Amino acid sequence: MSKRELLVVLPLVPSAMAQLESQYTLHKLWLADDREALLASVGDAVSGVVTDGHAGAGEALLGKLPHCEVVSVFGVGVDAVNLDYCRERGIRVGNTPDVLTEEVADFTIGLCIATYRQMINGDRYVRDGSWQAKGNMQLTRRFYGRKVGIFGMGRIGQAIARRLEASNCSIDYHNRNPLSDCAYRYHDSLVGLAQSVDCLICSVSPVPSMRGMIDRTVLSALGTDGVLINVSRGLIIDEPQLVEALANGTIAAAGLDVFDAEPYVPPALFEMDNVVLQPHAASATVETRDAMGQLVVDNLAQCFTTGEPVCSVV
Ligand code: 8YV
Repeated sequence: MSKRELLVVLPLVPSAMAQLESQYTLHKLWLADDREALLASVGDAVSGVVTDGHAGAGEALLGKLPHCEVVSVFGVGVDAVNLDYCRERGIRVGNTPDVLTEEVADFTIGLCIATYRQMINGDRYVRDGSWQAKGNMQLTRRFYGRKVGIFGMGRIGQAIARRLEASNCSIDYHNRNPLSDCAYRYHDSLVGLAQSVDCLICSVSPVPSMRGMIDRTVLSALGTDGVLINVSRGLIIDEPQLVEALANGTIAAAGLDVFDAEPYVPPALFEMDNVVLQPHAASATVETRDAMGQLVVDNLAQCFTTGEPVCSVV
């Protein structure tokens, strides 16, 4: 029997690529000089798409794949996949939850501490000789015991909360609806949450309508001692308003792993000492990326045999 054909939007980890190479005929979109020409020539034969949370799969792409049965996403966030269009077409969508939860939670706590304790500035202070030349660095601010707000108390939010408990932090949260079995204090508005806490951590799995939700109003509510941490998606933050808030002291600091138009980062942030920047790396360890890659492969295999990915969003 001839192998099924997949459109692979971008390269995955080698462990997953090797399995895909052996099980399917791959059309590698990122290698195509002329993407439209590739899609026009192989689109009819493609029965599955492999993509990630950033590149996703929109109607423009899927519209050229009339026999596509499944989109397998390397990542938990599916905001870049047009889910309504997939539902209409009966295209299944699989993602990779759970296997990255603890990794992202570890990273988030690291980002909180790096931001409050200015660890990146400290590293620079040692390397550039300032410690020897000027003596000790200025004092930083404490993280443990803070009032922390979690926007998005899903699997990742809860894993972050478990770690925060060990740091004696109080935990409030905002979701669309309160969780039934959750002891943390619920706020029915994001502004209300921001007003009540010192540190606002965003771990929400966003939908496109959340674009720019963290705006001047939310940042003012967080306040002059407030710290914003984002491991969700850049789209939830109004970046120009965040830059303004960091520059004029509306909030104290930010730790950002995600940006609206990655890998573009607003250059104004590069000049700011009160910001820790990361290259969308919360899940980026060898172990977790291998596990995510395996789930991408398993989602495809199970969907082609039973019609249902192992972890399905649609
Ligand atoms: C990945 C992510 O960095 O899971 C997600 O939604 O954003 C990340 O784990 C991304 O999908 C991989 O490129």
